[in-house]
Amino acid sequence: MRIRTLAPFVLGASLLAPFGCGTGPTPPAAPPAGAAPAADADGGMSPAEQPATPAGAEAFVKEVNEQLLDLWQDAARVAWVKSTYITHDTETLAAQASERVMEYEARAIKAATRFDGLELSPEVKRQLYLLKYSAGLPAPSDPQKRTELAELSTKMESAYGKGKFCSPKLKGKGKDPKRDCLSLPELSKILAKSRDKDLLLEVWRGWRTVSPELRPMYSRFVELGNEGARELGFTDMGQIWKGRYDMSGDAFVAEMDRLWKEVKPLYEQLHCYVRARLRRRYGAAAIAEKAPIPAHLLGNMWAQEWANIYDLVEPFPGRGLPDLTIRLKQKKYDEVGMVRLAEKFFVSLGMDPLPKTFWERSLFLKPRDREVVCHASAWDVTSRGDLRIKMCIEVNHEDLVTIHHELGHNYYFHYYNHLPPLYQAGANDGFHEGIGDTLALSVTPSYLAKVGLYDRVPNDEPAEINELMKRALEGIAFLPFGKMIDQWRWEVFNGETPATAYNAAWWKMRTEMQGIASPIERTEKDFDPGAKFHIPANVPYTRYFIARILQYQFHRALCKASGYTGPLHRCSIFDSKEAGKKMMGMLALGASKPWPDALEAITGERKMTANAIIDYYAPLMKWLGEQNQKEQCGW
Ligand code: X8Z
Ligand code: ZN
Repeated sequence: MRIRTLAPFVLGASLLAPFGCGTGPTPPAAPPAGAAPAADADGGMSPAEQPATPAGAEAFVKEVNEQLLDLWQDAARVAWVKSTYITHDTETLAAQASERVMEYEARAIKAATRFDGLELSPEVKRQLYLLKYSAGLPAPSDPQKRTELAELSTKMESAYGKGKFCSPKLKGKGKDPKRDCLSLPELSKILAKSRDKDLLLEVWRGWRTVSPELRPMYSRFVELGNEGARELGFTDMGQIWKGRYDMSGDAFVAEMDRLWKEVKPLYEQLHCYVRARLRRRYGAAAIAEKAPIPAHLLGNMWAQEWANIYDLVEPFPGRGLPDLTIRLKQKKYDEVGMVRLAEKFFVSLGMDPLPKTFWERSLFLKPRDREVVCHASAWDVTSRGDLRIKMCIEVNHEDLVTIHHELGHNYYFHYYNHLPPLYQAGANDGFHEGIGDTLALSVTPSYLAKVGLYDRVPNDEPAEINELMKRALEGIAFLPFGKMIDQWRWEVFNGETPATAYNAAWWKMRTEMQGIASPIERTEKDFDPGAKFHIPANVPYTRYFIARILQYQFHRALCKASGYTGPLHRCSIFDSKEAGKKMMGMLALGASKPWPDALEAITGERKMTANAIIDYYAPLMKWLGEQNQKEQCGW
């Protein structure tokens, strides 16, 4: 997940992100011809002062690209070590690295303003635009404040990564039967599997005891980040985040609203049906009519995807395919086997196999002996092909989808790593998030039969509706969540939501947009936004909303390229070199062109549209409409 930023790993929220440019004695990048590399007072790297002319701008961009490559490599190495071995020392190193990167970034952005208003070549102009909007976390120039911001940022992510909830009620429910302190993956597993609502509540509440500690850190973090943004000429951090989509921030917000409006009817139908089924299971006392759904009953810690409660909502019981998790286990898949399976899909499209070092250097399993950031991410440590993933894989359906997601990032890295660093990013960050998700749509029952995971694939209507329901519980359920996270943050950043109203604003939005409510009373002592990784890790989130719309648009175009003409939800592009060629063509553009050009390269369309997702789910929507006739939908 990476913003069109310049971070060599996908979770980075800024150019070089909260991770940094290394602590070791990295040699400065080679100076561009005719210019000496500048060093600031403390010896850090900085672009040389170039004359305010088109030629000066060109030399500046060239130098920034060279220095970025160095900075990134160091930053990524430290961030990798810290994320795969959280200790006081690695945290300190990561904070220092991150501080250096932020310093460079702010300095380069300020230095670039001298070229404002000049007639520049399109290439130079684009790279300066990308640079200007790259600071996901802009640092203030005051060194003390910058250090404070870097430390806060590192601490928040680590505190989240190390978070545990201890309760006598949970004794024996985690991996180790003797322990009663559970980590997020263990708590998530209970939420996914248990149908005991008291236990679900305990786990839901428990994970949210980890985040109050982050609240003061977060509000200070916002203050400092905004100060940095103002120094760069922006009103607040949100203005930077919204400004990187090749259109004005306001136009971007309007685009997101337009797309949400188009898909909202799908969400409302799904919500209505799922609520009715949950009421059957948990009783009318737990779930009232025309009321929001209590957040702990949807099988996911944040109620963002609901596929884990498929068994409770299966449209035609017993008429679909056996559970994929069970099949993966029966077929003796292990963590690496699942990654191999996903790689095979990319290779079938004509893409390269992953490098040997990917298999040697990735982290596939949660280590038993140390703390790691388990939240999945994809990396290119050198920005030149040192690909890795970091993921605490479990053998299940959900993780197989996530592996495709992560490899999508890796293949994007791979196909644009020949570009100058400023172009090494997705066409926009939603594109980066949407590549693996697009391929995951081709992991259809017939594809799974082809690779031996199923023996027989029923293709009658009940089986098809069941299959679409499984998909909708991920793809449709996610949409309002994907949109609301940054809506909350934009209002926090611009001051509309003060720190004294963080939680209230959060729940107001969750209820209005998702039709979800907290199962217990919440107050401003809690900090529920901090219980979602991307808030403490400062990773923008609208990218996932975009991706969940784009993936269907990409899927439709690639299916067409492969010669497929049937219903969209049955298409798999597996083995289609034509589809692969189109995809690779787009990946190789990186961020070198505005995203509508990249979209056009793959789909022939220049606008994001929800009509592909609407097409895809049309049979399910018809069925849901019939089921919901007697229901009072809405909340
Ligand atoms: O954060 C992720 C990826 C990492 S790039 C695992 N995702 C979002 C989330 O987990 O909340 C993928 C789906 C949405
Ligand atoms: Zn991602």
